[in-house]
Amino acid sequence: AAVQLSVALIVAATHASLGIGRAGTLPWRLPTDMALFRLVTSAPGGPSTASLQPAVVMGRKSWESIPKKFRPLKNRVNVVLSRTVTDFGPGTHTFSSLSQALSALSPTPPPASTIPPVSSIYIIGGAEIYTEAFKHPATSRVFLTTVYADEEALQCDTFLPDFRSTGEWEQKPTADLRRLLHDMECHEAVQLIPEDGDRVKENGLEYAFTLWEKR
Ligand code: FOL
Repeated sequence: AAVQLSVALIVAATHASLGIGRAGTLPWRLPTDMALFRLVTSAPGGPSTASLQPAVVMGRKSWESIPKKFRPLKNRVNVVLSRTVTDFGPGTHTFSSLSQALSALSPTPPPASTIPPVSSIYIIGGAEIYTEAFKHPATSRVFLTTVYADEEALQCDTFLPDFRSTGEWEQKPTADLRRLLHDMECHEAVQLIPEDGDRVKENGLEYAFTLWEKR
């Protein structure tokens, strides 16, 4: 791995407290957000990388939270982090730390590598992995779905660290998010994003798609 690929986080979290989970699962069902997640994390990402798949990097608990019929996540290189388990089955690759995984992931892995070449890297959770990823220098972008919910009613028990108030991250305009997805040739995803940052309403919740970049 001569060059480090850029790393993006993708996550849905409540607006006020950055709640992301409850009892080992997502606190909501947001079909349009899930479609955006699937499209963004499966996008080959432009002409030069068109034949390579992206990697999705997740912790063991997040792997277990994905319904069996959807895992491994199709059209993506599934990377599962665990300190103890060494094999999560067909179509998965396991590492015992985030930094080990990120060092192994490359568009041009060494010939002896067991891991396929990847076009890009998405960190898909959960809280422990997101927290470590925010500290990693290769992490440059966050796709954050902001969920405007009654925080009391939702009863989240798992949260993102408060990256928004550190001053290290800047929110980009919705036009930039749409342009980025267009440049990634992720045209279906662009169609899911309302212009002007308008909120989506689904299952009694309102939410908005946002993009953050490291300053
Ligand atoms: N990011 C965002 N924006 N929303 C999320 O819900 C989300 N969830 C996770 C990570 N980042 C996220 C982790 N949890 C599936 C299930 C849970 C999950 C991630 C993915 C899953 O089954 N995905 C399928 C599509 C399922 C469907 O169409 O309903 C996939 O192919 O991606």
